[in-house]
Amino acid sequence: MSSALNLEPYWMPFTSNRFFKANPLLMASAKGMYFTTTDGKKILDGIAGLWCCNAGHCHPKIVAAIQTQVATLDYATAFQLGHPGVFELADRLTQMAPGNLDHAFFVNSGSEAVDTALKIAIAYHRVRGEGQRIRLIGRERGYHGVGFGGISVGGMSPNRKMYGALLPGIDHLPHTHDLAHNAFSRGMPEWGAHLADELENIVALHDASTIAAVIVEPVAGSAGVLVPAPKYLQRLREICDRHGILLIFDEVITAFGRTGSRFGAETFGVQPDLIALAKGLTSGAIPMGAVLVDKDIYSAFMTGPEHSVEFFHGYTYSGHPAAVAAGLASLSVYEEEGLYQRASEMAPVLEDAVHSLKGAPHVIDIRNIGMMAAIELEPRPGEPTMRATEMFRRCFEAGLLIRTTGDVLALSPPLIIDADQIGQIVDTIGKALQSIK
Ligand code: PXG
Repeated sequence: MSSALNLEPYWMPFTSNRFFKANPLLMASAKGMYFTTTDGKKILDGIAGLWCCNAGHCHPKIVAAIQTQVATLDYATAFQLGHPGVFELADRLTQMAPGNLDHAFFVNSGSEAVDTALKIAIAYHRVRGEGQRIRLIGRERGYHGVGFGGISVGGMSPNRKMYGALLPGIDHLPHTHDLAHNAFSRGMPEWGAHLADELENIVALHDASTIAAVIVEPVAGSAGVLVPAPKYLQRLREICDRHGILLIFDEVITAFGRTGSRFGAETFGVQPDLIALAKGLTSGAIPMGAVLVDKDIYSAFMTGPEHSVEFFHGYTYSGHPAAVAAGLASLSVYEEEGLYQRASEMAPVLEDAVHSLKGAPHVIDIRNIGMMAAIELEPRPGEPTMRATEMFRRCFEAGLLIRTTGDVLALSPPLIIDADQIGQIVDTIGKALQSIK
């Protein structure tokens, strides 16, 4: 690291600033499956940046597309104006999306995608004359970004407790994770479909006529890869249908190959009304998010005088040309390199590899689906999260980037990973587990 660098002014997000600044880790470059640090160390990327660089780092086609775009058209407002690429990206995304998700609204992050989806849901009911449907139902341990909407429906207490009363009219489903029933499940655990039925109790409490939407991640990512039982999501869908409630899938992590197909909705065979996207949409190369919207929801807004604005929402950088270029190139790379297929082929390799850590010190659960996996450690008595924090540093020193949440180690490698590299990840974690107390 350059000693001239002043680390103090930068307030780092979701970071222990004081610890980091005393022990900095700085990346200089990246290519394919690897980062290189500023002191020249090669680091295998076990988490696709942060669940986003699905095509690997600095993919030449994605890089070239962005470079060409910013040199040709750097910016054009998305309000009452457009550029061809953004229409093409909406067309491609809606072509590949399941069911009738025929419209795409562009934003710049997962948090914005979630807040946009929640706003569409509430406004949809209102434009149809059901303006009393204002409640939003999230799930415990859910992560939906850091906007006020997202933290309100989210279910991670540290992300919520400091921020006042949040949005009114929110309720939460129970989370789907239970070590007593599900520890060491491979793929979907057998137990837990009935947890969806709790939605009926929530509906009974508030009355369906007050509820706009339910939002869940098909697989909770940030909370540490919590995979639902088969039929759990179907049951949520059925209950939503019974009561006229919209179902939103937050696929910021699960889309673009992560669960072994293009969308989590496909993997689980459940059709949502809206999908929130980000991360893999541009393979992490440029910030971008999107909301895919069912055609009937879009149509409900397309009323009133033709010159009227139908939805008072949007961002300066909605559909930014550079992000669009990255998005178009990423979708092409995923298709051309068969990365959705590859993810489903490599998933059993990752599954076998991570489950080989069963019996290693401190390991109390291992879970996986597609190209995402988690290894849960028993918290050190009196020092929760410290084991995982030490594991992060040990792995980094040994040349591997993992993500930790609580005492869970999370893995979500780029979809280009090969079997040797999966072996390297698991070897490194196994050795690090032996080395900590
Ligand atoms: N929804 C989901 C499901 C996410 O995983 C967001 C929304 C928000 O996206 P933005 O682009 O606004 O960050 C996310 C983001 C972790 C971790 O440790 C995961 C995310 C963000 C920060 C940390 O796993 N996911």
